[in-house]
Amino acid sequence: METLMKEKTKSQQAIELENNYGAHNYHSLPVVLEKGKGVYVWDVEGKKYYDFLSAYSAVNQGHCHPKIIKALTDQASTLALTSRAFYNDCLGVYEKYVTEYFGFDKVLPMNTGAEAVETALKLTRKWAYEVKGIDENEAVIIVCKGNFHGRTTTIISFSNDPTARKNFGPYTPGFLKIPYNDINALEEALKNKNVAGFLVEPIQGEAGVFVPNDGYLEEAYELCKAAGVLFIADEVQTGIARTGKLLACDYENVKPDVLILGKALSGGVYPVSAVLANNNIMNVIKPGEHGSTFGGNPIAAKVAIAALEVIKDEKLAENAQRLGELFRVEINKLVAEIDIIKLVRGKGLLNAIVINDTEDSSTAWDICLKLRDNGLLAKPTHGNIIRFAPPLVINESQLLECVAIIKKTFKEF
Ligand code: IF1
Repeated sequence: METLMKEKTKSQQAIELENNYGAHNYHSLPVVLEKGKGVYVWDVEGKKYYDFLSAYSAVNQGHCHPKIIKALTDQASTLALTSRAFYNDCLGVYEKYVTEYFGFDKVLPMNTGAEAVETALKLTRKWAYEVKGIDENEAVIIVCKGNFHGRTTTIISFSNDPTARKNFGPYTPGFLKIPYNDINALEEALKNKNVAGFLVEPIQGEAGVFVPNDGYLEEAYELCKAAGVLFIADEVQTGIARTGKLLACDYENVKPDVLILGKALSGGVYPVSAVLANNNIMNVIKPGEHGSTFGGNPIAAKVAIAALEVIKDEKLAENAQRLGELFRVEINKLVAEIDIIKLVRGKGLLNAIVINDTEDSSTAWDICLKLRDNGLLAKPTHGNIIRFAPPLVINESQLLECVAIIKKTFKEF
């Protein structure tokens, strides 16, 4: 007989600490991790898992990639932070590297995704007044329903997720919400002469990996160009090889006027985000008008170069494309076999399984608990959907092993 007065496990202790001393702004899956390497993470009891969240696509290069960690630790023990009050010997090298890598004239370095989105919004407004000639305070930025761009007061102002918004008002004006993947709605909205920009995720992540119709981004881009409106791509989640191309916009040969990057720009080891644009846009920002204590710091600069080199050196976009294809083929076989899955969708290694149950049921959550027990970590998102996004360094045999875990779990359910 097991004693009833058992010691608390390490996991229970860690969860209790967070629960007692941390704000309750998350509902985490009950698993406490202490180590990561490549596609794997380990919990405090020593159990090993495949990570199928990759910290929401921040860890595209795999956990603790040696080359990125070396860049981090070398620079951390040399010079960590100067602020932008002074120059440092890393930032310019990074700025040249990242602008050439993505094909833009200039970059504005920030830290988190939300900060980069805020930067893009400020840039767009300033461009609208100083270049396009919109009357002061009249600029409108078009956004899409179901968007997720971060957590600041302005960004949640144009969210339509009640959980993200409610009781955080008053809301920032100047945004017009249109349905996603609806080219006619965009065409209509662009008739407003005060429109400065169109902010869009090439695939809506939080909305459940919602992939728009082929041609949507290209048409949207063409409409914006014709209207003299900036096309602003939030590739914080879809960028850096996740969807099988360097950028998800590359699928439709769309070159955004303003490109927003974050997450995997550092391989997930450090908060590094960026806004890229050409001179005609970026040059509207002058000294003192925008910035950040940490943005463009030496560690961030070195880490980001290493993280971007890994993407090319290890051909992670190609790998994501090939294995993503395989993942959907395999999961589609399961869809045909069992009732509990409605469909699988995605691009590259950003995929989601839509559960065949009501939006408010706990089925997706319960399946994620079972997946955890079977050695694979994934997280439900809105509307009974499970996102599957492993590090892009996963290989074919690992992916097939994961498919087997997923099949087994769903069949047990
Ligand atoms: C959380 C979601 C993912 C993003 C896009 C900007 C940001 C994000 C397209 C802001 C951030 C994160 C934030 C994270 C959960 C996660 C998320 F489920 F909430 F929607 F990935 F799908 N643009 N997404 O996806 O970047 O400021 O966080 O660095 O816990 O809020 P950030």
